[in-house]
Amino acid sequence: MTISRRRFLGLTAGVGTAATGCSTATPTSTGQLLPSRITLPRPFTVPLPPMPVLRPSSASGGRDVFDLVQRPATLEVLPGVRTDLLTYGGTFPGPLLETRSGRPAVVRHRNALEVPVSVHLHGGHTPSTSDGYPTDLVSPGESRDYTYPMRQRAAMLWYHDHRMDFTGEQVYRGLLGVHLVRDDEEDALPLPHSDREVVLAIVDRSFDEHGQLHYPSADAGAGEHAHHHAESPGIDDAHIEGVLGDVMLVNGAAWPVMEVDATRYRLRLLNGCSSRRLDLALDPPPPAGAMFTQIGSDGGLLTTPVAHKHLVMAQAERFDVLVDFSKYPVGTQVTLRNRFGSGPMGAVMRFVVARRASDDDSAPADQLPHRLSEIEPLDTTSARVREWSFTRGKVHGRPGWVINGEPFDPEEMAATVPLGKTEIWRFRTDLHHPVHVHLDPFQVIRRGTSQGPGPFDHGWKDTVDVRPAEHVDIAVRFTDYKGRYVIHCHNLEHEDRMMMAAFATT
Ligand SMILES: [Cu+2]
Repeated sequence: MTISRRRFLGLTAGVGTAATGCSTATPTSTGQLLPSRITLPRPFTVPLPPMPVLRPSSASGGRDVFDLVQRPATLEVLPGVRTDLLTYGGTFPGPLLETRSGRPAVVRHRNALEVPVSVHLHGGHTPSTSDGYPTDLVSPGESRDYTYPMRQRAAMLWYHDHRMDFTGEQVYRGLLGVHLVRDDEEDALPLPHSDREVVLAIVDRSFDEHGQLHYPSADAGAGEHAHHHAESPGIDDAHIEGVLGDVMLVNGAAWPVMEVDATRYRLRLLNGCSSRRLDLALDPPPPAGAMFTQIGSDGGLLTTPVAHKHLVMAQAERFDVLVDFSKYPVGTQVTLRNRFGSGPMGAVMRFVVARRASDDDSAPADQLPHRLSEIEPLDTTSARVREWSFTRGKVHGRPGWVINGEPFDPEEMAATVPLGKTEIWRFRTDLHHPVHVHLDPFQVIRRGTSQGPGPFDHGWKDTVDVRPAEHVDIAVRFTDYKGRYVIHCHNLEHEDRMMMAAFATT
């Protein structure tokens, strides 16, 4: 076996991690592999499940109201195996919500779980009171209306739990879903739609010998069953690097397979993993043309399409890409690979080019309008610079993760930022830390020593993949809502071990 140069460089990063006294399972993610203790299914045998869609229960008064009950459910995630989950509405992942830009939406969450919850709409431009502050909890038996003005452009958002100290475990056990915002600008583009627009929510998980999700919570034993909740905060000390599963799930199915027509598709990709970074590529690559044509990122459409030979996705990032299956002969099996993974984790799912397409009203990637959308470049000429340093650190005497040397204190504002003023925020890291900022998207200005953003930093972002010992500068401008928000690492085990900071907008 040969070690490629890329892999070798990655291993070097892993050695750096080991030198600090903790282990890392892969050089491309910070985390430890949790082996499953159950026989795993053969890949590419289960069809990609259709994403359940939640319709508004009311659409009067100029707003859409959605009702969602958070409740335990026992579902067949692996064929023939029953797994206890915490769910939004009884499905895993939760149902797809679709709303319109400019039209307010209310999501009425009823908590029928035995644990407190807090719902964050990731990528939402949301007033503080509905943003899912980690200590703003909805207790068991309670309901809460989360109000989203939707004063934002079309984009792929996702919603997930954000409970203080327990986000990693509660998301792992099922509390995540996708929320698409639509607008007229996007509707006017000749993009693949209907059955040819496919949401792919990718997560990694591990299963114990009983088929339950295996999550090493600090409260030993309590975490093995979804209904029995842990009392001690967060992940156990042995897994603070993060949790890497050994089963790849797409829309809740393990290594699924999807039949496609030999034509263009729009894939809306989410890396919903807690700790695992992905490097996606099609195998075989298309004989001609781009592998992926990126048209959007976290915060919606790019200005112009970008061709990629692969896609590096940190946790919580979204990519909106076109894939042209007409380049493949009918009958071709096209595997979506994860080049950061090995063995079974080197694959995500498979497409089978099943038939010629009889109809397609979408434009080929090279005939899309050159301007997909407009993005106003944020002007940083007189911007204040704020540094945020993401490192290992002591949290109340225990090992954990800190920002600027401090563990998260929900009552302590680490920054006060005036609305409407563009700032430069500089993120520095020791290891891999995907950094997420609430309230407004940002623009990556430069990455490391390069003079510009990296190849996967296009457009409006709300999460940026900051790699070991790197610094990334972003331009950010908060608008509309005064209140308290958070910035945090989206490795959820790091977040629960206090790699989060509060800021106030004024
Ligand atoms: Cu981190």
